[in-house]
Amino acid sequence: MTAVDLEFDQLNSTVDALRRSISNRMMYGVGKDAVTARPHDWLHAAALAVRDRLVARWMKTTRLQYEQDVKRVYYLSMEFLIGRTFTNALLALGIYEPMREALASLGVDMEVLTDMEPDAALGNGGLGRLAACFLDSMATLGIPGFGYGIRYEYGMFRQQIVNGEQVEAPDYWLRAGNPWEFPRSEIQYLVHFGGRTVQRGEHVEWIDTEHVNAMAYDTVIPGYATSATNTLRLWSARASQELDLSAFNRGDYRSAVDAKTMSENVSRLLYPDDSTPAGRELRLRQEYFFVSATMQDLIRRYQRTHSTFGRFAEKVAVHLNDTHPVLAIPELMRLLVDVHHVPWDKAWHQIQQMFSYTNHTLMPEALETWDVETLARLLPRHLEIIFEINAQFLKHVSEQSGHDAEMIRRISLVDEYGQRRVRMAYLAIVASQKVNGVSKLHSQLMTRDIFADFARIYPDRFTNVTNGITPRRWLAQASPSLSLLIDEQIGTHWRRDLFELEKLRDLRNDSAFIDAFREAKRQNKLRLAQHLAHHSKVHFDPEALFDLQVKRIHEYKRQLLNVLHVITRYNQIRENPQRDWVPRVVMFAGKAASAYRMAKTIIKLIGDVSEKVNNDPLIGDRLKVVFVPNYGVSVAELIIPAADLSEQISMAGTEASGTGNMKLALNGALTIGTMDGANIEICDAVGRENIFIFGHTADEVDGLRAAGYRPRQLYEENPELRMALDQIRSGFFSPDDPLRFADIFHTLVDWGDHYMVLADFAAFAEAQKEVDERFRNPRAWTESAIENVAGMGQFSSDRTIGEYARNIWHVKPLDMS
Ligand code: 26Q
Repeated sequence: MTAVDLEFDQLNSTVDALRRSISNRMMYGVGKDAVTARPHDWLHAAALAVRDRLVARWMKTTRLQYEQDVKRVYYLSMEFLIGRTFTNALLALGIYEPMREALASLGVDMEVLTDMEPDAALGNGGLGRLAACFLDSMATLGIPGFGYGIRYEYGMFRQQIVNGEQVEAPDYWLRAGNPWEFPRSEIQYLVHFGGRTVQRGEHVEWIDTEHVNAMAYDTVIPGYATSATNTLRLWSARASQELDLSAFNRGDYRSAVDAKTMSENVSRLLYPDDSTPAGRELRLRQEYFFVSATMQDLIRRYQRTHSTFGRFAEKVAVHLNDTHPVLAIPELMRLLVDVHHVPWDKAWHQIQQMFSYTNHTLMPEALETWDVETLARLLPRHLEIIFEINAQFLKHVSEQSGHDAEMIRRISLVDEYGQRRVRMAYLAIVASQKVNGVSKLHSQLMTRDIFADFARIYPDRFTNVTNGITPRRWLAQASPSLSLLIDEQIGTHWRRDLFELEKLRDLRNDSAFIDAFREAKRQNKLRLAQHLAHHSKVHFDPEALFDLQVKRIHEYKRQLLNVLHVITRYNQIRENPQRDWVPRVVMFAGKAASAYRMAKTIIKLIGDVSEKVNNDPLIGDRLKVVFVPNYGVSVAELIIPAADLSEQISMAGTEASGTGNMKLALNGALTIGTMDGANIEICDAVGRENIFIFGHTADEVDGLRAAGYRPRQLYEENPELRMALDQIRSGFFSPDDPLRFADIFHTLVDWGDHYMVLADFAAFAEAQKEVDERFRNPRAWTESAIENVAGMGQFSSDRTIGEYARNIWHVKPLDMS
C-alpha cells in the first residue's frame, strides 16, 4: 500500500469515522433512522459502511489491472461456498475492533449482528469451499483473478433434524437483500438453447434458438491486509422478453408469465448433489448458461485492449473447477470460429494454451457424461464442435501410436457403448495445457487409473497441486482465542505466511505455553458446548475428548466405521462401567444428498444410537453422541476450533484430498485417519508420532479386492464387531422399527462392503485405544496438538494458489505501488 492509501485507510478506520458511516448508510442506504431500525437494518447499514471501504480498493485494483494489461485468470466454478462476509471483511480491512466499538456506541451488539448474516451457501461441500478459499488467496496474493459462477436464488438446503431424520428446507438466502453485491444491469449477454445449425458460405450459423439473458452481479473479494481485491461475478437468468406479448394480448396472462418463469428457472437453485452427478437437463442448462455468459464477457474484456486474437492466450487463463464448466471449451470455439471468424486451427491453438482443468474425484460413477441426444437437442452446434475436436484428436493419436482400435475406443470423447455419451473429463483433458489432481496420492492414481491412456499420450500435461485452506477464515476468524495466543508468541504475520507457524515448534516444551494452548482450546470447547446446550438441549462435559467427523454423508467417507466403533465402545462401557474410561463426545455433522437413501439412513442410525447412548444411565458422561444439524461454513467455524480429534477415515484411494482434515489440524486437533488424500501429506508434515494412522493403504485395498474380499468372515470372526452389527440388524437401536437398518447390515456383511468398512474395523478400534492413551496424558496430547498447528504451513491456500499461478496459469501478482 502506498503512503497516501495508508493515510486514507487510517482516517476511515477510526471509531468516529465508522460511526458516521453507519449512521449515514442507515439513513441513505437503508432509509431508516436509528430509532426505528431493527437489528437487520443495523447489519445492512454496517455492511454498507464496510463495503464502501472495499470499493475504493476495488476501483484501484481494476484500474491497475487495466493499465498494466496483465494476464487474468478466470476461475470457472458451478459452486462458491463463501459463508458469511461481514467478519471476514472487517478482519481483511483491519477494522474489527473499531467497528465493534462504533456499533457499541450506537447501542448495538456486533455479535448479535454477525450471527444474523445468512451464509452464501452456493456450493455443496469441498469443491465449492475450495473455490472460496482460492478467491481469498488470489486477492491476498494480488493475482488478477475473477471467480465466475451462478447466482443461485436458493443455495444449499438447510438441514433440519426431525425425529432423527434429515428434513430439507429451502435456503432463500436473499430474503433480506444482499448488501455485498452490485447488480450490473448494463452487463447482460444472450444465451441460446435448442434450434439447429445451417451452413452459410464459409460459416456455420446457429438459428431458431430460444434464449435467456444472463445478467451480472458482482461481489468484491477483499485481500487480507492489501489494497488488492478481486471480483466474483455471478450470473442471474433474466427472461429475454419480459412477457410473452401474444399470450398477453390474447388475455392468457398465465401463459404470458409462465414463459418468463420457465426461462428464469435456470439460475433458481443449486443442485444439492455432491460426487454423484444427477443427469438432469436443467443441470446441463445451468452449466451452459454460465459458461456462455462468461466466455462472452471474457472476449469483450480482451477486445477492449486488443484488436486481434493473436495474444489471447498470453492475456487469458481459464480454469475449470472439475468438468462442470467444460462446455466453455466448445462455446469459446463457437464464438471464435462462427462469430468472430477466426480459423479453426488458430482458435484451437489458442484454446489449448488457455485452459486448465482440476479433477476432484476418482470414482468412475462420479465422472460427468451427457448423452448425445440431449446435447443434440439443447446444444446442436456444440455437439458438432465436440465431434470435430474428437475426430482431430483421434486422428492425431492414430498417427502417433498406430491404430490400436481398442485404445481408440477407450479414449474417444464419445462413449459408443449403449446410449452414446460424451465424456466431459476427456474433453477437458484434450483441450487443456495442464490437468491436475488435488493431493499427491490422488494425482498419482489419476494417471495410473482413470486417465492412464491420456497420461501416456500427454505425459507433460498431468501434475499435482495439493489443496489448501485460507488461514484467515479457518484460524484467525474461527478461533480468536488460539489466534491471540499465537500472535503473542510469534506475531501476526502468520496470516500472510503460514510457514511462520513453524516457530511454535520451539515452544512445544514450554509449560506456560502448553497451559495457555490448552486454555485457548477449552474456550472453544465451552463456546460450542454452550451453543449446543442452547440450540439442541444436549449437555456435555467440556473436559471430555471432542471427537469430530464433519463432512458430507457418503458411504466412501465411512461414517459407518465411526458408528460401529461408537457402538462397540458403548457395549464395552456397559459391560465394565467402573473402568476408568476417557470421557468422549462423538460428534457428527453433514448433509446427505436428497436422493441418497443410504446416506439418509446413516443419519437416522446416528440419531437412534445417540438416543440410546445418551439416555443410558449406566453410561453418563463417559460417552455422548451428537449429530450437529445443518453443517455448513458457519457451523464449521463454530465446531472445528473445538475439536480434539479429527476423523478422516475414508477408504484409501477414495477421498481425493479432503480439506476439513487441514482445517481441523490447523486448529490443533489430532487426526485419526487412513493413508488417503491429503492425510498422507498431513502425516509427513506433523510427524508420524503426532497422528493416528490405521487401515489398509490404497495398494492394500486393491490387493484385498483382487484376492477376493470376504466381509462375512470378518463379521463371524470378530465377536465385538458381530455384536454391534447384530444390534444394528435386529432393531436394538430402533425397537419401534426393528428392520430399519437391515440394509446397512446387509450392505456391510452380505453385499460386498464396497468401501471395506469391516476390513479396517479392527485396526480402527486399536488406533482409538491409542487415542485414549494419549489423551490421558494432557501434556503429551497438547504437545502433539502444537506440532500439528506448527506443521500446517504448507496447507495454506496461498501456497496452493502460488503453485497454480507459477506452474499452470503463468500469471504474476499485480504491481500495487
Ligand atoms: C455434477 C453433476 C450434476 C450434479 C452434481 C454434480 C457434482 C457436484 C459437486 C459432482 C461433484 C461435486 C463435488 C465434488 C467435491 O466436492 N469433491 C471434493 O473436492 C474437494 C476439493 O478438491 C476434495 O478435497 C474432496 O476430497 C472431494 O471429494
